[in-house]
Amino acid sequence: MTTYSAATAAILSLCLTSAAMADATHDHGYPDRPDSHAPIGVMGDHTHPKGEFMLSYRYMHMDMEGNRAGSNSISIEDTLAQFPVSPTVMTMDMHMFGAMYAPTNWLTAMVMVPYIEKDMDHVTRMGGTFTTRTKGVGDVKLSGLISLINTPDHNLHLNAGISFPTGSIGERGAIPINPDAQLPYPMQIGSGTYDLMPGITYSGRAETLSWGAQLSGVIRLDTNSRGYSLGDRFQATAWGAVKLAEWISISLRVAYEHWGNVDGADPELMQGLVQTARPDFQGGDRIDLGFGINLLGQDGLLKGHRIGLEFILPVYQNLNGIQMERDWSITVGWQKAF
Ligand SMILES: [Cu+2]
Repeated sequence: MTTYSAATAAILSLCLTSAAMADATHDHGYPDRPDSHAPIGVMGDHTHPKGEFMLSYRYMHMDMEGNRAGSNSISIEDTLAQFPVSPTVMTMDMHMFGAMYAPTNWLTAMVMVPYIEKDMDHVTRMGGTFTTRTKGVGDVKLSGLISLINTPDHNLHLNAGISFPTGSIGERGAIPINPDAQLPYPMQIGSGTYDLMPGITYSGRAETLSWGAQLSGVIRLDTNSRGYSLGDRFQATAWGAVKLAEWISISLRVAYEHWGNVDGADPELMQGLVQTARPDFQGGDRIDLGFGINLLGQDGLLKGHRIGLEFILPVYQNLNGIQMERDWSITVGWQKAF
């Protein structure tokens, strides 16, 4: 724990330094615009002025179909040559409830609570099919967004987050050889570990254009109660947006993500049965393109309400071993500051 205390002390001293800077020079009286928030798929992209509170809800849907080895698609037949069971289709739906509050201009606190549903269809060598399903509250995330630069044209902040192991890692289900089997890593709801979520986010704007970038990571701090930890993650993303009118902007975003294999292994999983049970078949790299729309209500009941939509298409995937490939995902969200 001593390294964490040292890190906390370092972050705290950074906060105090930036607090002095931010409070002395800025008070955020900037006009709101649809693209003052990033595309809705980006988390922790903006801060709030002192005393402001924001609620948000996001719905995310992700679709995966077929398998890939490295960057090449691989047929179900080829997958079944290596494992007696192959996944064919997986979907994930997530409802993410969020709240933000700024006790001061240099610090915005953020909490996010996900509710996750996963479905995975499989086919067996014998030609049978079966589906596993899991759902539940995922890992709750608490972040501090620390403003370093806050002007009408440029914003820069640090993201300091912790993910709590509130999501289940003991999800079970019926498979052909066992009516009550521990399900593989991709079907679990949480990581089972405390995770650090550091990041840095920049955004800038001009008359009708805006842009931004974020670097972020997920670092697993321990090993979970089932004897493994999910791989660390690193993400880099950058976006540009055009404000078409006071109430609408459209955006284009590119995102690169790298994530590691599972460390250790859940001893209850049979690694020879299916690719998803292999700890060394979990990591990879992916590049996504995101096409987004942000709406900002102008008058009456809609005033100040934000709706964001982002459709995400992978353009490159390189997966360790054999894994399901991602086809597309969509995020729709609502945000309102008070
Ligand atoms: Cu907010």
